[in-house]
Amino acid sequence: MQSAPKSLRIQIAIFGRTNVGKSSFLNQIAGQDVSVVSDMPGVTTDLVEKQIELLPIGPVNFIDAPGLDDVSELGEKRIVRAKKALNRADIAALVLEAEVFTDTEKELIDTLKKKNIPFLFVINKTDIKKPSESFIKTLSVYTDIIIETSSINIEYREDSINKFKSALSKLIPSANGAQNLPLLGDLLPSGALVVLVTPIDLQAPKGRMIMPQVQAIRDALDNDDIVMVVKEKEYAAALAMLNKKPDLVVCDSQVVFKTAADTPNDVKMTTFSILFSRLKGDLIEEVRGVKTIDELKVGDKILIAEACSHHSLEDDIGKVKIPRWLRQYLGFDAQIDFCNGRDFPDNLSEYKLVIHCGACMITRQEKLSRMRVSQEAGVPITNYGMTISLTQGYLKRALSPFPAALEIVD
Ligand SMILES: Nc1nc2c(ncn2[C@@H]2O[C@H](COP(=O)(O)OP(=O)(O)OP(=O)(O)O)[C@@H](O)[C@H]2O)c(=O)[nH]1
Ligand SMILES: [Mg+2]
Repeated sequence: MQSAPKSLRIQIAIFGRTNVGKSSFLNQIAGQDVSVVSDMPGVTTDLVEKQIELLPIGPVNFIDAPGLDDVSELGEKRIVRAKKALNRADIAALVLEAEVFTDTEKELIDTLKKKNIPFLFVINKTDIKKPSESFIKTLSVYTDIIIETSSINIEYREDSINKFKSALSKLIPSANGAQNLPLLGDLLPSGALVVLVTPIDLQAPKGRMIMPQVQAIRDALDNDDIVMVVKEKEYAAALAMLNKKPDLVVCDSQVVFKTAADTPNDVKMTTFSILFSRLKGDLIEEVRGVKTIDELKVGDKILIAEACSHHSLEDDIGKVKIPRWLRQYLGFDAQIDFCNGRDFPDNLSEYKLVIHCGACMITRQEKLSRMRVSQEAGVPITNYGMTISLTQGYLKRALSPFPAALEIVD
């Protein structure tokens, strides 16, 4: 669990005005000096992250944000940074001092509500001032999950951690990214046979498997399924060896053509990317998005968004292969922009379509927030796997386990 990837951790962001003790609170919960603390407002100037194991809750990633009311010269930039954390937070801790409730807190609460991010209040510095009953009442209008603490006082630590954990367990069920959604287990009865077709090409990391493959294996095992993993080259031979047909075949999008050709028609088949579309976002919305490819015209602009910032190889899927397959499918050159890592644009108005990667390295909350940006701009969004399946002529085949999605294609 120590090494749970960041994208599988519950993301807890700490917000509040400058100098209220956000970093001190993080340090108190983490039990170490993770974030710099000082009596000067505006000390935290960028997002500071700390991964810890909060048993029995599990692995979490804390994000300590700069103050939201920073009026210094660089304040505006810091506030922009802090707001980035709002796109990633599954849960927010709003730190404040007793008896101080300003427009900054109110605006933050409005945003959290709009984004459906559950939150708690942390009344800090209670060694200096304790909250009055009427102050607690004011806060209770928004949520009754309120912790009182003094972050610089080690005696409070145990108590704060316990109260914080209990607060989290109340908030997690309503957090977007924190539910334990199945990747494929729910598509099958337990004991089913799943075949994973995983090419080992230039892009495959040395000596290991990539996240979607590992997660699929784990999810199938959690569901008491039987998993077979083969490369596309050995796939047909593997099928021939079996004395029953698989219940589900999942392949890398890049070999959808070959896998579909080798898979009997009555066997359900999909791609890792399509499974991730469902896990990390909204499958139906992305099927609607992929359909708009057929409406693209010369001069239309497309954004291809990659969530991780890996160095792109010669035959990079996002940079090279998808543009090539799109060109072949459309019969003309589309105008394509690329974005990488966390630089997803706030303004998408110039685009006709966003094609997003499977989002295996970011959380569901962050992907959903990107989908929200697209929706607000009226720009359809889809993902790599669906685009590839469409351009290769296998979209319906790759959506065969999802009847609701098939209806939309028809
Ligand atoms: N008395 C008292 N002081 C505290 C407490 N928590 C934090 N402080 C002090 O308040 C000051 C600000 O603390 P930080 O943790 O840096 O506050 P912050 O909210 O992270 O501030 P910025 O990063 O600048 O927005 C420091 O001098 C801390 O020592 C507390 O519970 N009681
Ligand atoms: Mg700070």
